[in-house]
This record gives sequence, C-alpha cells and structure tokens, in this order.
Amino acid sequence: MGKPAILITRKVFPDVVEHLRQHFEVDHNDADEVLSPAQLVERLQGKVGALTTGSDRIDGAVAAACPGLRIVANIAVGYNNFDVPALSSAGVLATNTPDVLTETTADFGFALVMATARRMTESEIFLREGRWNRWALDMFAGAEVHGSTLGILGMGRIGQAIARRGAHGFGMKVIYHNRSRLDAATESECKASYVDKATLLREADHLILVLPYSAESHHAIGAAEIAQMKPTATLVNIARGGIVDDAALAQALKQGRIAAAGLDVFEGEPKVHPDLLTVPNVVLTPHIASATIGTRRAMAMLAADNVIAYLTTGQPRTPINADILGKGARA
Ligand code: 8YV
Repeated sequence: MGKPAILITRKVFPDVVEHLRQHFEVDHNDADEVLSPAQLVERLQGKVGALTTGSDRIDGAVAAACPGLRIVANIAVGYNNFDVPALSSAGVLATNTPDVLTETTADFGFALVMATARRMTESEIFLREGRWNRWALDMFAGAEVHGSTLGILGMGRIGQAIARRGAHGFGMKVIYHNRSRLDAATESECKASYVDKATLLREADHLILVLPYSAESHHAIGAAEIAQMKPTATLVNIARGGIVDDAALAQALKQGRIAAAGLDVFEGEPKVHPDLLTVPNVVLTPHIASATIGTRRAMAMLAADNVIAYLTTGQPRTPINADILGKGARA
C-alpha cells in the first residue's frame, strides 16, 4: 500500500515538505496562489490531512465534501478560519501553532507601538518626498512611550509577552482587560493590572489589541470605543481584521479623534480600507507580525509535526479540539 496523501495549501519551506515526505505523498501548492473554496475541496480529495493558513476557510461543508480528511493543521496560532464545532462534529482534528511565535509577535507588536507613537511612517514619507529642508522644534513630535500607560486588550501568551516588554523594558504602567483575569503570580511577573474595558479605553496612552477574533470580538473597537479614548492616544491592532471597525477608525484618524494607529491586520485583507491609505497618521504593515524566517519555519514545522504525530500515533502536539480524540474522531 502507498503512503497516505496530504495537501499543503500554500508554499512552505522545502525542508518542511521533505520532512512530511518521509511519511506521506505530499501535494503542495508551490504556485502559492490562494485556493478558491472549490479548488481547495478538489485538491483535498483523497487526502487524510492538510497544512492550512488563515486564508483557507475550513468548515462543515469542506469536512463533508472531503470524507477522508482527518486533520487540518493551521500554520497560525489564530484559527478563526476554522469552524471548530463543525469540524468536531465531523470528527476532523484541528491544530494550531501556539508558543513558537509568541516572542516574535510580541517584538513586532511593540515595534508597531513605537513606530505609531513616534510617527515613523509619516516622517519617512515626508523625507522620501524631499520635503525635509529644515529642522523644527516640533517636527513630527509624537507621544512618549517610556513611562506612559500601555493598555492591552486580550491577555494571552502574546499579550503577556508585550506586557513584559512594556513594564520591564520601558517602565510603562501596564493595564489589561481580558475575558478572564490572570492569576496573581502572572500579573505580578508581567507587572500588569486588570481593569474593566471602559477603564482600559479611558486610561491607555497606547492601546494594543491581542485578542482572538470571534463573533463576540467583532468590532470590539468601533466609533463608540474610540470616542472613549484619549485624543492623544494611539491604537495598535496585531490581532485580526474585524476586531476594529476600520471605517470608523479611518474616520477617527481623519478627525484627529485619536493621535495615530498602527495596523498589521485589516477587515477583508489583503484589501485595505481606502481611507486608511490616505490618512497620514497611521503605520500600515501587511500581516507580518510573526514573520521572521526562524518563526515562520518553526510554525510550519509544528504544523507538519502535528499532522505526522496525529496520523502515526494518534497524539497531536497542539490540538484545538482535543475533546474528539478517542471519541468521534475520523479513523
Ligand atoms: C499567520 C497569524 O502568519 O498565527 C497567526 O494567527 O496571524 C500569523 O502568524 C497568519 O495567520 C497566516 O496563517
């Protein structure tokens, strides 16, 4: 009997493909085009597993159309592209890539806080356009980072890693809001204080969003929330598009309702709200918070190891719906 077959929906590092080839026939999308839902289902025929990314929607319809599919391994810590309850009912295991990207993503989040507060994009555009012809005392004067109040909405692993950077490295007062409060030891190690959402919005000088996307977190930051922020505050989103109402944010930036924003994720990305492209006080990056070579390789390897471990031993490394193991999982 030949090896079982799997699909890698996007281009990954060659050593990851080789690693998988030791166990499977590997169909990999080297063209790196995003597969349409129909193409995805077609390529998944006869496959027992798939390495997926945030652009691949995997739901009950996909599970039903691909009866041999046993595992979908996201190359991402976020998994809002999966309909987890539907996958669980269909017996398809889902995995993600926690931990391996925490510090790298926190580095980037902090970089975006700094770039936004200190107006790095705006001032670089000014320089590149040849408009810099004299020094001025208030030229691109931004907001202080050290010693200011850092607000964190969503306090999982990445939020905590950002809190440590702010509190220990930059002497910031760190406040956070999360569905559940951290234990006292973790709060004290991160030097972070729990506050309600209204206090977070009101008191943060720099607010960073690090919460997962879900129906509940859709537009968690819209016009009403922005209205509660300080006019001098900055807002950074490294979590998911859709958590911020981008149209409302663009409007608030235009009106100077808050000082600036830094965005790595967008509603409907890779499309970006046109008004965000024309307001000056915004730093924009194309969803690259986890993008270092080392981390992206570690994420792809962990996804590969999840597929190998689950399909050879039944024990995945980082399952999302572990509750189906041993009861209801497709054999
Ligand atoms: C991924 C991310 O690169 O891990 C996540 O949740 O947002 C990024 O690290 C992206 O989702 C591609 O799958």
